[in-house]
Amino acid sequence: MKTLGEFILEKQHDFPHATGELSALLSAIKLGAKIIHHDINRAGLIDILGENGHANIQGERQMKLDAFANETFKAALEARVVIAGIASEEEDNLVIFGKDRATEGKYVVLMDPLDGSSNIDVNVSVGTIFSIYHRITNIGTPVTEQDFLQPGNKQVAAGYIVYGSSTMLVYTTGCGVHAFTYDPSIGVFYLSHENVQFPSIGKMYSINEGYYSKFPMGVKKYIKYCQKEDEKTNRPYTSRYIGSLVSDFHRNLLKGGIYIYPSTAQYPNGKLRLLYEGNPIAFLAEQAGGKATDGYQRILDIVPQKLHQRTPYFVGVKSMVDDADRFMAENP
Ligand code: P6P
Repeated sequence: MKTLGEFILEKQHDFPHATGELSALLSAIKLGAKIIHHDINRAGLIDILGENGHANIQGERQMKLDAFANETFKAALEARVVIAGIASEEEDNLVIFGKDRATEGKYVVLMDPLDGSSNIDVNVSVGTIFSIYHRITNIGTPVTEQDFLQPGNKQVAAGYIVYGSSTMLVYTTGCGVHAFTYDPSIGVFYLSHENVQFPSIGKMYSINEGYYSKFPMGVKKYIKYCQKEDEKTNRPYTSRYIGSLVSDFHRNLLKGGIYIYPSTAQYPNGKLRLLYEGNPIAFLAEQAGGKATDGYQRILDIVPQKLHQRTPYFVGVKSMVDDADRFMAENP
């Protein structure tokens, strides 16, 4: 029964920068996860459900738990001197920590503090997503947007917490994907899956088919392909869509599947945000032997232009994403 802390220390040499820093980074995430776990389980009882009357930059009405999760992770991350600043789905602009971080803070963290928040009120699992980069501007100066607009292939660590039937923390530092299950009775995350890999073949597809009429032709053709009877290729696939990226991705990672959020009428550039949803999940997917594209190019190679930019998103078992990309290429 290895704890997350023990595992990080054991694998510290996997972290490309320095000893102790990964522990500090992930211990902040771990602390935030424990607090959110605690309050999600009591949300209905301590009246932090429902809307708080504010909206975030996406124009989405913030759920109380969204704002609570954002403040919780912000405080936990600010308490770690190695972190110079953060970007968050719930923050319109960068949050640059105190001036002492200009010299001490070697890392920046981007996060979606509580993804899938529309599920909160109906007791369906939600998640936190995080992405960690080494700052690239000069130490001794405050971090700038340049430190955050790095392509996903520069991430030094990424992961998610899924608050489901159990709370799990899943992360990578580029040396495989490792999953830890939380034991709330003693407040410890235990290693439950080391070196997680996608199954070689998939059998599930996750997409909101309600938007079918507005999907690109390639996506429409791929959906019909998923539904066609063909024993040799394990079809028809099963359709599973929770409406929570972290939960859909987590299930597809363990069971074998593909998640697609393409461009739609409401979201012509896709709904998912590249920096704190697309990139971290893509890093995990590739480390688990899978693939992540925008239908045409590798997600991790996209050079970001804006903090909250969106991207069409295809992620999962490599052969399934290859098939979907082929339909996109054949139906421009
Ligand atoms: P729709 C949650 O808001 C999210 O960003 C993802 O977690 C989820 O997969 C998607 O949006 C759900 O969007 O349009 O299907 O409700």
